[in-house]
Amino acid sequence: MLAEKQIPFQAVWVDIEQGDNLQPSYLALNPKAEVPVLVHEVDGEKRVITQSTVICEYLEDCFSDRPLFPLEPAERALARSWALRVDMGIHVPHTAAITFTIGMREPLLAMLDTPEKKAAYLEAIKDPVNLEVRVQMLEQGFESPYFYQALKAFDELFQIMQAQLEQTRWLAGDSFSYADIVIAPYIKRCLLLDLQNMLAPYAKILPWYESLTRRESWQTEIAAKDAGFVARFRAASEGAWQRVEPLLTR
Ligand SMILES: N[C@@H](CCC(=O)N[C@@H](CS)C(=O)NCC(=O)O)C(=O)O
Repeated sequence: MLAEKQIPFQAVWVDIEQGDNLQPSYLALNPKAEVPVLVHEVDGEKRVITQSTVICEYLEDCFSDRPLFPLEPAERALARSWALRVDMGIHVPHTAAITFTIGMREPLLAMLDTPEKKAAYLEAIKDPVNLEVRVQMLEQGFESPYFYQALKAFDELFQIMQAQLEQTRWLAGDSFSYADIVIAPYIKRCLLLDLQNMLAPYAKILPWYESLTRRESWQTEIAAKDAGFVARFRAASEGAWQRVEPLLTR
């Protein structure tokens, strides 16, 4: 969103796996210990904004040239409804469930090798839904009901995306918008977690995603900077599809 709007910014990497989000300086910005946080300095005053979709709305309000919310009311409502899907389940619990189960469970189990370490790790998770997902993921992995529900929720998201993309070039009309920005990370995550076969019935999604990833904003701010993250997730999720496919067909 920042790059699309050509707003200069300084990115600070908060490494959740290293517990950067639990440091007092970070908790002072976001007591929920979640990323991201936007700190916007205006006339010496530091405004702290949390929640990804709220951050995007704030940026749109503050930097209204190069608008990313559609101007036409029905398309604007549609863009907001895509964001609402993210906030009402796609991010937590569903993306949390697939990410931790496929991409992070094995290293976490190795790291949390005593009951004390496990208890300390779980105690630091502030959000009750996130905590429940994490407990189930550690205990049951691919067999966790959260994991299965996440697969179903993603399939439903893909159906709705396909239906929209059969009507319009982008998710909230024929112009690229906030709607595409809020949904793209979830397609990226599915591809990273070896779930690309789930997209096979939905012919419009990958071409949409590929157009999006060719944008300069994506190339400079995401593709050029996340090679380590991508490599790590790809390695952790190798072969995940063999565990997922039987769940989808049962
Ligand atoms: N609704 C929040 C959700 C943020 C969230 O869940 N962030 C995750 C990373 S993507 C996080 O910080 N998790 C903390 C943890 O796993 O300890 C938002 O949109 O900003």
